[in-house]
Parts: sequence; structure tokens; C-alpha cells
Amino acid sequence: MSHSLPAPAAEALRSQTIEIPSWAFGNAGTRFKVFTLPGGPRDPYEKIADAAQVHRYTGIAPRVSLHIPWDRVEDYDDLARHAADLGVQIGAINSNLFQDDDYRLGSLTHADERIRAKAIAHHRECIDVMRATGSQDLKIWLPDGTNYPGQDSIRARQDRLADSLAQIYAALDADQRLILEYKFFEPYFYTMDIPDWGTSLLHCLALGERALVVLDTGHHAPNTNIEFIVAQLLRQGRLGAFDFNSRFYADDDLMVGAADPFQLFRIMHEIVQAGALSPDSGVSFMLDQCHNIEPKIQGQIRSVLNVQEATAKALLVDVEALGAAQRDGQVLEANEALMDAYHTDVRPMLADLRADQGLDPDPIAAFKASGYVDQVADARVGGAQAGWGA
Ligand code: LRH
Ligand code: MN
Ligand code: MN
Repeated sequence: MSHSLPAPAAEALRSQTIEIPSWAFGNAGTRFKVFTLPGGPRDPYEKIADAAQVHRYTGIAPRVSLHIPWDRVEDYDDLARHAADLGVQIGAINSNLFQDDDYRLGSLTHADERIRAKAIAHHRECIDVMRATGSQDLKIWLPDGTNYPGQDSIRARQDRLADSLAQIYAALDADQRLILEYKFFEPYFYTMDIPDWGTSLLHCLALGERALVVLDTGHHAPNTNIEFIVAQLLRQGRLGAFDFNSRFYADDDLMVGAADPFQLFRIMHEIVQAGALSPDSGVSFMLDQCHNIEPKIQGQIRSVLNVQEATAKALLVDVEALGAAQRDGQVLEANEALMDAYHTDVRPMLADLRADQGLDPDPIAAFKASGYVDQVADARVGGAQAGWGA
């Protein structure tokens, strides 16, 4: 049986890229326990080396997002050179507004101007890191919010946030973007200052055209129709990036496509229909995950492959049949057109595609056989392993 993908699908898959986060390689866990594995990276250089393994075996993960201050180094030019030597680039720079005592009552929304100025200055540092590393995207996840009704004025916080964001946006270079994440709960539980895509979008619209929304798949209430949000943001040209991960209950940050591969397919269907897969679409496909119990590099490879498989299925949708059924009001035939694609086993096709590209058809087996895990376990002795947050 032929495993070949239709030529346009193969071409789209060859140009697809997925960005992976530096913090996926550090030790993570829950507030109950962090499990460590031998050979964990001890600094940003070693995190990038691990990330480069994911690209080496999948061929589609050429960028690594950094998080400041977790990935703070003396010389960012040197870090960018190190990445380039290993065949990858620095991707989005994530700021951090959630680990400083000053931010107990807020950061960019804080009532005290001095605290807001400190939070804004942190973003200036991030923009300098972007300049040194060639990064295009400043990614902001705002952890601000309140726990009790009446604790602060909801509206005044929005006004202060708008002002802070405007100052950050003004500090960007003309080719840099601000990408703004939302999350409906946690670390605060009564209000979050950017709880949803609508709030993020309103701030982006006020800022300018280089401000776009980040959709983290774990940041919604249960049963939210995420593909609807994707379609809506794409219509507005304001979907800047995904933070992909899976959730069963809260912000679980498990491997994308593990909890609900069908949801991932539905999201990628909206992307493909809108022509937003291509690298010049402005949509950055990133992972935001932690690997609490499983091996991390292998977990990242699995995650990248899960996105690739969902994308391949979305590219296999018979758009003629789907469009005809939709126009004719053929409800079940339209649904079948989607389900036929979803039920296709694309794994042999992707294995062939990889062989064509000079990659091993089975990235996980190839990575395991490489001996990298044992090699770093032997080499990385002394020093403290990096965690999710350091
Ligand atoms: C917290 C969070 C957020 C950020 C990441 C660094 O919810 O997961 O999604 O992107 O930490
Ligand atoms: Mn995220
Ligand atoms: Mn999150």
C-alpha cells in the first residue's frame, strides 16, 4: 500500500515548524513533589542542547523559546551562537511577572506606579534579549488578578494595564511583536486581569497591529470550544501564537494531543482552512509543557509528532467533498468528510516523508538508540539541575 501524502500536503508539512520551550527540559512537578532524572540540564546552554535533539530527530522544531529570568545569561550573543551551532534559533522571549514579592497585588496592573514601572522595565530587559538573540516575539503572560470581590477596582486595573502595555509596545523595534496570553484562573481566583481571548484582543487592538493574541490550549474553562476562538482570531488577523499542551482538569501542561487528539485535529483544521499553517502566516506554533514524570526530550519529540500528525490529518480533509456537503446542507456527509480524515492513520505517510527528507522515519526510536540520554547523564555531573522555574 502506498503511504504517500498528496503533494500539497507533503509540501505544507515540510515547511511546518513548532517552537519548543526551554522550560520543558528542566525538572518539573507539582507542589507535592518534583522528580529529578539523571542528566537534566543545568543552565540555558544545556537546555538548548536538549532542545536541539528534538529538532535533530523531527526536523520541524528549529526554535526554542526562552524565559527571563530563568534563562538569564551573561552574553546573549554567545547563547544565540551556541543555538546556531546546534542547528536551532532562539524563539519567543517570555517575561516573568509571577515570582517577585513586589507583585503580590499585581505587576502591570499594580496600583503603585513604582511597581508598574519595575514590571515595565523587566520587559525592556526582555526586549534587549530579543535584540541580542534575533527573537521576534515578546510573549507576555499576565498573572495579575484578585482573590476577593472588592479587593481592587476591576476597571482601574484594566486602565493601568492598558497604560503599561502601551509603554512596553512603544519600546519594541519595528520588526518585533508583542504576543499576549490569557488565562481564566490561577494564580488568582476571583478575577484575572486578562482572563479570556476577548480581553487580550481588546488590548491588542488598542496597542497596534504588531500586538497579537496567544492561545494556550490549557487556559480555558472545561468544554470551551477552542477551535471557535481560533477561527475568530484568524478572521481578525490577531492569532499570534499557540501555547500547545493538554489538560484534563486545570492548567495541567501535559503533552499536546495526549488528552484530546480530536480537539487538536479540529484546531488544526481551522488553521489549514484559513491558510494559517505557512511560516509566513504570522501564527507561531509553540509548546508550553512540563514533563513531570516522563523523560523530557522524548516527551518533547512525542509532542511535536502529535502536532505533526494532527496537521497531516487536517491536510487530508477532502475540501471539495466538505464544501459541497456544507453548501447542500448535508449535515452527516459534511461531518463524515472531517471524520474520514481524522480516522486516517497518517503515521506511515509521515515516516515516508521523513525518509524523503533524510531523517530517520522513527524519530523516537532513533533518539533512544543515539545514547544521548546516557551520554548527558555521564557528562552533567556537579552543579544543580535546572527546574521549571530556574
Ligand atoms: C502559567 C504558564 C503560562 C506561561 C508559562 C511560562 O500558566 O503556563 O502559560 O506561558 O507559564
Ligand atoms: Mn502558556
Ligand atoms: Mn499555563
